[in-house]
Amino acid sequence: KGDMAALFDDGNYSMFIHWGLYSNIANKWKDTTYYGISEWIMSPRRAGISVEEYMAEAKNFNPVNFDAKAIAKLAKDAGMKYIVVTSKHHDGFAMYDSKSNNFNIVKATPFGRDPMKELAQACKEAGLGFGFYYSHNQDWTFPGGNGGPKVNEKGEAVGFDYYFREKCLPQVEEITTQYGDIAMVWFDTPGNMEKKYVEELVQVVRKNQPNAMISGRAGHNLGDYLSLGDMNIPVKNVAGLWETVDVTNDSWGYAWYDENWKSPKRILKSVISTVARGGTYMLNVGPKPDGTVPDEAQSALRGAGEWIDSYPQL
Ligand code: JFZ
Repeated sequence: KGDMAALFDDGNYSMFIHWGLYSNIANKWKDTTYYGISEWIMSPRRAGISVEEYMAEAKNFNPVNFDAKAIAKLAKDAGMKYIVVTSKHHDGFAMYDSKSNNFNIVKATPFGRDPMKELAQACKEAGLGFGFYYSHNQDWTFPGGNGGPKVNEKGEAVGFDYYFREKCLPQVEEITTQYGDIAMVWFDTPGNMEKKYVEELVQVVRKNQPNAMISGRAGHNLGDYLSLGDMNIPVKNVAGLWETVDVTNDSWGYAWYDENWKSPKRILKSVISTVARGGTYMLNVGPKPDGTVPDEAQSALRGAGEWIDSYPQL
């Protein structure tokens, strides 16, 4: 896979960013703190927030201190090669200017900016690759999405096909055409999605971004490489292209109480053992409600980056 593999050849350490409406909720809903990964706060097994209430929450989301250049600089200082950011997580909220669906950061919040445009640009300027995470199967707020409502706005019963045609496919078209060249589309949690749907998404990505990698979690083995389970570093060498994803603390999305920061030493141990076994290590940061990366995550990344800097061959 020529060009695509090249990304992993010299892209063996990267930044994952989980950022969305859930970051603003930060695992505290109506004065109750819920523990676990914060991007799942809406789920019935957690705060159990209704679609209406969750969608209404967008008007309170205003990450005014978001600074794309500062995040790109952080990734550079850390020694990372590219950034993959959540364009839409399971909650269905798009963090970019989506023309096909209004539940997005430009249309539904007072913030009104397209932070993905800013981040794509900042990465380009910094010489970093840029890619999108997109939850293609689970969508908890759009009718027909996995985990979503079972009827549409007109009260008609709808299934997955409805969500796929009305939202998923148009949005994947958008994220692969509105932001210049992208390095990666990181699909996640395919569940029991039918193969024909995954095939169609892969086709769209290939057409619009022939050099982009498609994550192993696209489903039906249609991705370009193997994604191991979260936070899993194998003890033996793994053949082929593979990646492991990890967190700087405990939650992907920001959680107000989560102070379990990894030390620079711990991060380096993971980077080195992954890269030495031929893999790519993608480490997550979760921006706070104001859009900035927590200071502790920044200093951990920079601490590890100083060491990486002294080993330019890594
Ligand atoms: C998924 C998401 O549900 C989660 O919110 C986060 O985005 C994470 C990166 O990906 O969770 C998973 C998916 C797959 C595994 C574990 C957690 N896995 O294969 O072990």
